[in-house]
Amino acid sequence: MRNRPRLKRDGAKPKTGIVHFGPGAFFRAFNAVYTHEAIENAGGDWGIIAVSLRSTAARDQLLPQGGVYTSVTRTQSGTKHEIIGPIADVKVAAEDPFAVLDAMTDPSVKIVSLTITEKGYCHEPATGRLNLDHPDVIHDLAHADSPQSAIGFIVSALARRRKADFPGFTVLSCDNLPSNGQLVRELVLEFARIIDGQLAEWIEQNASFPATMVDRITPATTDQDIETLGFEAGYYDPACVAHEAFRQWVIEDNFVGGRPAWETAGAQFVTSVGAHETMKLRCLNGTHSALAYLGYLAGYETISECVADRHFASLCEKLWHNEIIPTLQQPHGEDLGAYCDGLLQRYRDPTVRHRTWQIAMDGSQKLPQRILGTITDNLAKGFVPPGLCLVVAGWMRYIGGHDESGGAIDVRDPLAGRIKDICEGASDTVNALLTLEEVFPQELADSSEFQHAVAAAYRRLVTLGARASVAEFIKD
Ligand code: CS2
Repeated sequence: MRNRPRLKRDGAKPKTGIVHFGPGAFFRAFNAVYTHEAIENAGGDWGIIAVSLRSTAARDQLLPQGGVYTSVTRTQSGTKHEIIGPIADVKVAAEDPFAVLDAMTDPSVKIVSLTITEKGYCHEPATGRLNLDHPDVIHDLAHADSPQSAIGFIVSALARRRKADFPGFTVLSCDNLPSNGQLVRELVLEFARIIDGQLAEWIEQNASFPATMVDRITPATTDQDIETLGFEAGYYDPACVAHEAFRQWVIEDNFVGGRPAWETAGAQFVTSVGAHETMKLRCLNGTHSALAYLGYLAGYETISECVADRHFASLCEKLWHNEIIPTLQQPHGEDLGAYCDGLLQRYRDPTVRHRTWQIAMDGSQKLPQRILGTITDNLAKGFVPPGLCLVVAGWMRYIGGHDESGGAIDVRDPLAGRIKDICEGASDTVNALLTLEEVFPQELADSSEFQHAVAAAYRRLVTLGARASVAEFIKD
């Protein structure tokens, strides 16, 4: 496939107004596409300097082709290619942190956006506080001028802007975290207060942190995607990204230095994102994680294969109707029942090969906002939700590292080491894992109804297996 000519930018690079951390598949399928269309529709100097903290992959893929790449929309009725232009430069922070800080200090940059995944925030998922034991946080607090973490870069760049008497910028979190704007604001201010209280006050007055709800199912790009695009389009584009057609972006309209006209590309600007965000995290990401753990254990490679098994489709439906929707407020303009029906249609699309293993990654960072908050809300109403407790048990079984035929699972999780130690020494895996205070809030871990429901589900998983456990749950 490398014999094909490489995709190349045709024309000039855009002038930049955004620095974006996390130039992976989701950013390319989502933020950059919205920005591309906003620039086409309404203009503006909103080109993007994309930054990866350590990995050189995005830089090596994108720079040889002038920053452009192909967004490939796959549906059962066909494929659409679009060349996406806003990425003007790609930097690797670990190679040259000062180049990244220089870019972020330039007053032409009005927005610093983030798709760094849950673990990129260096926080404790159960409390939302900065993890002061995180090696990058320890490093950045000691060397605030040459940071390694995204939070460290934001604080350091804002300190430089304050010193230079430049305006602040908008920090736009686009990760699947609850109240992501408020969360990143608290983390930035907590970090800033430790190094300089006056800087923290300046940030409060000069930066903004709008919350966002982001949604587009985007599997990691595979060699097969690159090859297929090569056949279809006749060029080589290792930076391409394939994704579903659906997309939804709900954003709090609170930008200190302006923004692209993303509404011309379909983004919804609202005064509060909360209800949308909780709906999406609990309905979509919650059932995604359910299918990831239980589906992987049952031997399914992708989400569409998994929901083609009617037991797993019913699992989603029962979770939505009995355990998730009753905890939600209906967001303005949405119908929760129709929203969930739409999710099942999206999951069923076989052209989007989303691996259960990919979604299962980093579960310790995902479980609180996807599953545990919903369980807590149910418990508060006196109901112990059996399906969600089965999902927690599924996660515990999965991170034990062995599938149902005894094969090793490649568990990827920032807490993997700690989890392994806990499991190895324990006679009671469930109780041992419930002591992980980074994941389980104290009150939940102490609930005897929750403990019993998870322990019973875990025993069923071990004795019956995941598919039979799901079958038993849906028939109750
Ligand atoms: C998925 C999400 O990998 C995961 O954890 O649940 O990436 C999901 O596909 C997106 O949030 C959809 O918008």
